[in-house]
Amino acid sequence: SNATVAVAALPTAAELKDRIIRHLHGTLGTDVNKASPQAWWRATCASINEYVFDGLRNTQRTHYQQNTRAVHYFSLEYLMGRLFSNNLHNLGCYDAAKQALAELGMDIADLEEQEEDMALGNGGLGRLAACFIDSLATLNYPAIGYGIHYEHGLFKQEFQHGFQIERPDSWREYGNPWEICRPESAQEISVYGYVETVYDLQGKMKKVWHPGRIIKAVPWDIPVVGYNGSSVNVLRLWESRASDFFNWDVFNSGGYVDAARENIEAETISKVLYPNDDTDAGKELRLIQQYFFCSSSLKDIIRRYKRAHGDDWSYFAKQVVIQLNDTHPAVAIPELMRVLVDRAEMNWEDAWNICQHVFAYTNHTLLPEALERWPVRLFEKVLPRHIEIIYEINRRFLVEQVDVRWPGDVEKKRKLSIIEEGHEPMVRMGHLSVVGSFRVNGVAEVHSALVKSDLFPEMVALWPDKFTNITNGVTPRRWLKACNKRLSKLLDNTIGTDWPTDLTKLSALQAHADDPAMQDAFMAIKQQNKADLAEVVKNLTGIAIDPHALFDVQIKRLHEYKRQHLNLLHILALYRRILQDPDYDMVPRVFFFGAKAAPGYKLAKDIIYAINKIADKINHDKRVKNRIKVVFMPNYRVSLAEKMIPAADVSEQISTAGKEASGTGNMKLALNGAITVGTMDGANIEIAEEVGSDNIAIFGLSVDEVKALYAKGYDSRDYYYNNPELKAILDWLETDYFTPGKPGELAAIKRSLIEGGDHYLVMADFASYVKAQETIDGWYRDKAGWAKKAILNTASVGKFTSDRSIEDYVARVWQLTKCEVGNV
Ligand code: 26W
Repeated sequence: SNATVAVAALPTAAELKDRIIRHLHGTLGTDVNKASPQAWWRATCASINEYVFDGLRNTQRTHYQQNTRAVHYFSLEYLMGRLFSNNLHNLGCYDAAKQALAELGMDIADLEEQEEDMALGNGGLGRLAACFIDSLATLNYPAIGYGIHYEHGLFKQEFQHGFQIERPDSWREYGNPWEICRPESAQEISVYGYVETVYDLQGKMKKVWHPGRIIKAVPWDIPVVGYNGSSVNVLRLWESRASDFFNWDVFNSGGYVDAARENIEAETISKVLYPNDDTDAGKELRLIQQYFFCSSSLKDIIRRYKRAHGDDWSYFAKQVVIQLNDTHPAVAIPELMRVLVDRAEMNWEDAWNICQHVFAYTNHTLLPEALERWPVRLFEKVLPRHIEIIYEINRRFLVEQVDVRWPGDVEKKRKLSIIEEGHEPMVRMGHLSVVGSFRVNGVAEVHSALVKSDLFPEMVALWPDKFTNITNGVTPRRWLKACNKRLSKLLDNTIGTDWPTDLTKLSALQAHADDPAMQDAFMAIKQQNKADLAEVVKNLTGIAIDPHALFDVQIKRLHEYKRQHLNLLHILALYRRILQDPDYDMVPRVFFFGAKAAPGYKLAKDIIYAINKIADKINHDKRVKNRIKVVFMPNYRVSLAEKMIPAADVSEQISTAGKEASGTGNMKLALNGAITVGTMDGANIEIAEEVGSDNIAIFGLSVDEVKALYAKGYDSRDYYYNNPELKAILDWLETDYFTPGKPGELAAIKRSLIEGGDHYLVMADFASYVKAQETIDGWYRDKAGWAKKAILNTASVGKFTSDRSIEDYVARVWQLTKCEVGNV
């Protein structure tokens, strides 16, 4: 046995074969002759789990025995995707499993398709959480991911006549092989009710919360396997249930129907993931979800802490650090105060001192509509004790910090108050998070600078050292090793096998960028990946595409600031040029889109509809002669990303400067050798710095230029009247050219850009974008030149591994020590 890894011995193909058959018989109740692919997949998962659970036990025992300090990652979202291939790769036995299954007559790739994506998140923020827990386990840091066990993850997307239709996602309808229910660790969670002020025998005032409802929280654990079987950490997800003890009297007093209704209401809490990643829903159920999650997780942490330290709280902040993934779990701050002050009877100052050493907050967005604010009256109803605590946190902050720094300055108090005054008073969760945390970070250099200068300048004046940057990253295990096996083999053979855990090793590839043999090998792999994707496209959409065309990819949530419609306007410009000049010379290109729109986001859905209608027209227009194809991939998700990213030639990262906090798709695509067309926004700026200006096509206004343009007064009509091509394209959208017999169906885009004021400066950046695309077209014609750029992209983005992000968090925020896990 290997003393420094949690998973002792890795299975051979022969051992796996035995176990798969054993599970086919003993767990699935079937046999090799009649087993369905689903049963084969489950039997293989059960076999893998024997190794995974060994590692989990070893890791938990080691952490317990060594009483390690741990990070507790609090996130309402985890976009895990599939775990089968990931776990096999991280255990180091993908090839063994592939061989075992082949000998049993099964293709491992078919089994991979049996798994539903675990889509317990919306987009970047949720996927980042998934990459981070992978890196934490790989780097041997003690860590727990806390989240919600949603019954329904992000909706499934279908297109009907070009419209987005949402269908429920039931990822665990038939059970999920990776999760373990832990009823012994269930918690009781309170909501609603009222607060009573009482006085004890010494005359000391106490607040007693009499809850109106109690809900049970049941944890499900998902093992998170580190690369090479290092540590196996857990992702602990809470499911809500009716609390039997609370319903008992209702039930006994003849209220069977009432009790049954209360059960349903309790179970509603973890029913569904909110599909909004752009607007604050402001709904009661969402606040209850957030509190349910925070209260369960804190109770879990405290239970574990007390096992080691009893009622002595003096080590709490030494043992526990909690990372708030955006403000969604910010109610954990008043909840910990409540536990310490009301339950542990600690004085306010000591309790607050603990809080301010435990919490750290990551900001993921500057968009005003995404900054969470809760109506005070909603808080009073759902969490009557917490709103009192928030008032007291705010009172002390305004008196002890703000008024000391800016004596008598009412305007400063108004701006900095955790409570926003007005017709409907609101709790500002961002303010609460900054005040209650010892560190606040943005997710890319430019974004962190804007958090300081635009979002919280006064907080920076009060606490300059609180603010820092930690640029995002992605796990190279999933986003290169597992999803692009061909390129991974080439890398292994060229620069050695250390790169998955030391991604800067990729820079050794730079020396080979001019080597024709390397260029041929690299581009041959890209070509095979493109052929694979063409097959997927054919099966999914029926559209035939030429795998030799340039593959241009924009994959991300649909949002105006991400500007999928800017991409669309460029496509229309090319189409129009072809119609006007039948010999128009361009490199044949396939434009891929993948994007879900929030169900209530009207214009986002209009943009999807427009892309689909225009795709339909162009794809069937003989005059185009296949120079353009447009493919909108339905139901974009992690497992589809894994097929698209290895096949991409061009990566579209075209947000309005200052709006995309970081982006992480940009990193995954560059890592797989795609060349970025992008604005100077988020992490694009840092990617440009790493790959150099010859290997990226930057366009558009910078953050400062955007600010200057807004300041002087932006009028999108200037661009409409001064650019005849742009005008013609927008006017085209009002005709029935793409929607025969139904003029105006695509007019919403033009309206938003003209009458609507074009808040995201699509019109201002259009000409520059078209030029950048012409640059790309020129670059692609030079095969060797393109190959060199592609190789240099892969070679130069080692910085963007999530391992580096995690090491930055450890150094600047968490202060953890690695814990090598032994096995027995
Ligand atoms: C309250 C509704 C809501 C829900 C989710 C508002 C905002 C969000 C998230 C902050 C949206 C999100 O996923 N943000 C993305 O986070 C990524 C990881 O840091 C960044 O790479 C993306 O740029 C950012 O848009």
